[in-house]
Amino acid sequence: MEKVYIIGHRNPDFDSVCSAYAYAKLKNKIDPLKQYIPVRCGHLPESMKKVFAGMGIEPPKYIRDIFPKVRDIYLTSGVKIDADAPLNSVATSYKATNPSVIPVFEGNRFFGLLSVDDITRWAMEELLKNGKINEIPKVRDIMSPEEEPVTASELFEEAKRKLSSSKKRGLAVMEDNSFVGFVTRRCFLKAPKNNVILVDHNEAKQGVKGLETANIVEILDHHRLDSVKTELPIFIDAEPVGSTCTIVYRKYIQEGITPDTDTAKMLLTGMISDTLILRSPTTTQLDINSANELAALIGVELTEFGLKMFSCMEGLKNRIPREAVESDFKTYREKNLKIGIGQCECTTLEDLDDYRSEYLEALDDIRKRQDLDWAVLMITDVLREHSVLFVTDFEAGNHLPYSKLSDRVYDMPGVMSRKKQLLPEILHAITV
Ligand SMILES: [Mn+2]
Repeated sequence: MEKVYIIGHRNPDFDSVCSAYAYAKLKNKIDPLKQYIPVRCGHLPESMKKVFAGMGIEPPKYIRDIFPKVRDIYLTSGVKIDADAPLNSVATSYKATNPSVIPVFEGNRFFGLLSVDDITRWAMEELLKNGKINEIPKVRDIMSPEEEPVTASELFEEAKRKLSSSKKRGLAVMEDNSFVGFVTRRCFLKAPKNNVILVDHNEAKQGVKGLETANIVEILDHHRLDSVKTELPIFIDAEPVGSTCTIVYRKYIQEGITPDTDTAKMLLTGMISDTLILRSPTTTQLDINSANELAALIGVELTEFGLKMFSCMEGLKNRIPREAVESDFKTYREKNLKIGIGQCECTTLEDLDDYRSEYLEALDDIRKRQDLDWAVLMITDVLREHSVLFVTDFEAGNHLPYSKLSDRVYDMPGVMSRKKQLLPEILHAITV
C-alpha cells in the first residue's frame, strides 16, 4: 500500500505533533487505499511527553530524515538455493527470472549471493581447460568471496555508491542482522521518493531532513508562505488561524466525521498550546468555536483542560537553558541583520531571578554560535498574559518600547505573541 508521511516542523511543538496525529487519522478514514503515517522529526521535551502520557496517547514516532532508503528498493527472491546444491539446480529458476544474483543459504543461514558472473567465469575456465564441461560443481565452490552487505536503513545514495565501487552485481541487504533481500544495479536507476504531507510549516528549512528528495502532496499550515517547490500541483490549506489543529478540525467537519476522544484531545491540546488557551492575539473566532466544540465533545471545561496542560510544563529554572531557548527559536533576516527570537512559556514569572543570569548567558552563546546580530528570548506567563524579554547587547535594544526591569531584561505586560506583537516592535527597533 502506498505510504504517505504526515509531518510537522523541526523542534516539534504540540500543534505540529497533534495536527499530524489527527490528520493521519482522518486521511486513513477518507482515503483507505493509502496508508497515512504521522511522524515527527525532532525529540519531545519531557514536559510534552508528560502531557501525552497523562492523556494515555502515544504521540507520532520519531524519524531522523525522509531520504530514500535501501528499505524502499530492495528485492526479495522466492528461490532458496542451498550452498551444497549442484549448480544445475539453479537452472530452472534462472531461466524463469533471469536474475543477476541469486541468494544462497547454508541451512537457514544466509551464505552469500551467487552472481551470474560467477557462473560465466566458472564455465569459461572449464571450457579453456577441457574444451567442455565435465563435472557439475556445488554452488558454493564457484562463488566469489562475499562483499560487505548493506542494511535496510542505509541511505539509497550511500548503498548506490557502495555497489558501484564493488565488483559485484548485487549486495545482500540485512536488517537486525538477518538477511532480508538484495540490491542489484537495476535497483538504483531511479531514486524513489517518499510522499509527505506538511503540517504546521511550509518552509523547507523548517522541515525534516531530506525533504528536498520527497514528494510533497499536501500542505496544511497557518504560517506565512515561503513554500517548498513541488513537481506537481498539490493541495494547500493555509489559513491565518491560531493553530494548524483548527484547520485539521475543520477538515473533520467538512467530511462529516466526528473525531474520536483521543483525537479530540490531541486537537484541543494543539489549539490550546498555540493560542495560549485562546488568549494570544493570533486567536480567531474559528479557533474559539472549534476549541469549544472539542471541549464539549470530550466533556471537559476548556480553561481547566488548558491550565492542566500548561501546569505539566517544567519551570525554566529546572531546564537546561540552551535547550529551553533552542526548543522554540526562530531566525529572521531583515535590514541585512540576522535576528533570532526564542519563546518559552511558563506559569509564573516570580522565579525570574533564579535563572536570569544563566539564560542571558545561554542567549549570548546561541547568538555567537548561530552568527546572529541580535538574539532575544520572550518568556511568557500564559496564566497572567505577561511576558519578559531577555536580549543580547545590541544598539537596537534602546529603541524597544518596553520598560527595563534590569540590564538586558524588559517588561512586556499583555504581550503573548511573538509574530503579532513582539516581531513588529523588533523590526521597528532595528529601523530607527
Ligand atoms: Mn502552529
